[in-house]
Amino acid sequence: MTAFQPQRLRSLSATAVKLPMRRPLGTSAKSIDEANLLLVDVVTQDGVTGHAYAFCYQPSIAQSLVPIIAELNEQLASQPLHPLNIAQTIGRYFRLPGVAGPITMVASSIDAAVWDALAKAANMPLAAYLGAAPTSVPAYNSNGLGLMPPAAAADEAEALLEGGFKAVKLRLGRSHFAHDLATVRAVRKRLPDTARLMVDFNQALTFSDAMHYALALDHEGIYWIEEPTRHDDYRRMSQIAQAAVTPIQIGENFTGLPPMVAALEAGASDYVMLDLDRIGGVTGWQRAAGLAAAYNRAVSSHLFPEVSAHLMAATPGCHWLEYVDWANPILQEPLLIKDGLAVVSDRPGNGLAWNMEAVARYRIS
Ligand code: SMN
Ligand code: MG
Repeated sequence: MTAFQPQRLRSLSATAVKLPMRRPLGTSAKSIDEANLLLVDVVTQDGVTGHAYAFCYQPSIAQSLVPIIAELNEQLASQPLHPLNIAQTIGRYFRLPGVAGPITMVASSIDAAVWDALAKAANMPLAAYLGAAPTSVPAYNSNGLGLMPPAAAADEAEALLEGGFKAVKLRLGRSHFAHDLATVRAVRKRLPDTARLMVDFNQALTFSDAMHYALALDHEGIYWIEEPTRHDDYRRMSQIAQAAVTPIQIGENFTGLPPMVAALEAGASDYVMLDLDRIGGVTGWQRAAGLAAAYNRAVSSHLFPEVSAHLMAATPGCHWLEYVDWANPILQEPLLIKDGLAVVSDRPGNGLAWNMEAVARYRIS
């Protein structure tokens, strides 16, 4: 038998792009009308490529990460393509500044790109490479439905059912709850009874308002209430989760496993959602999915629907995939939605491939 020869990294590079969004999104924190992505590429010494992207919220963040990726290229040159070891190298390299915020996005997207290359080298879709059948997963439409007047929100909610979606998410967190409530009622009235309506406060509320409004929403036909108050106040979040009948959803802000364990231990939420770029890429996701299973929590995804679809297919307790079309302008084959299900691509890897003409058009560094 010949000895195992690992693939080795030849290069790691990144490009920042600013993409137009079809439906701008007003959240209680910030209005988002463009998608600032960092496209991350790895190439192995055998010429296999791996892709991932980070959602960077601001153009300045996407641009600032390009030289950081270049720095890591020097650190990781010719390392074997073992994501767990690469994560250790990156963790050590950034131990002094700390692996948090945008640095976590860098580490996670490198991990996701490396797993893409590994799955491609094995000629398997990522889900299958992780040991799961690449089956379709239920998706909710999370495009648009930001802070807007009730009638406009009802129109947009109806439009978002196109493509067979059976669930949509509405953003809340205005300064007057009466306006939030009026919007919820207008949207709920317009949607079919069978359609699910999630709401997301993006941490806008004080604890006492959050408790009050969560209870008030209990009779409004809402499927989950997301991040009603500060994301890391697990003790108070658990009080809301206990008091409200409507399930509480948190998790997009779990950076690595320790905060997730703390949230699960505190009973901070009924459901959890994982963000590929905060939880630690594919490696972090798999560990987090195991934790969620141990604590008997259903798992949804946050953003990155293309890669998350593979991960959700490989997640026990797979719940809802968050669908956004924000990366579509630069993708060769955008994620397919059929009858409200995200169809996990059967191409080798995670399914991401850049349309290089579009990348050149939207490039900002
Ligand atoms: C969200 C995420 C990213 C940008 C805007 C809004 C929101 C969600 O918290 O869960 O989709
Ligand atoms: Mg959210």
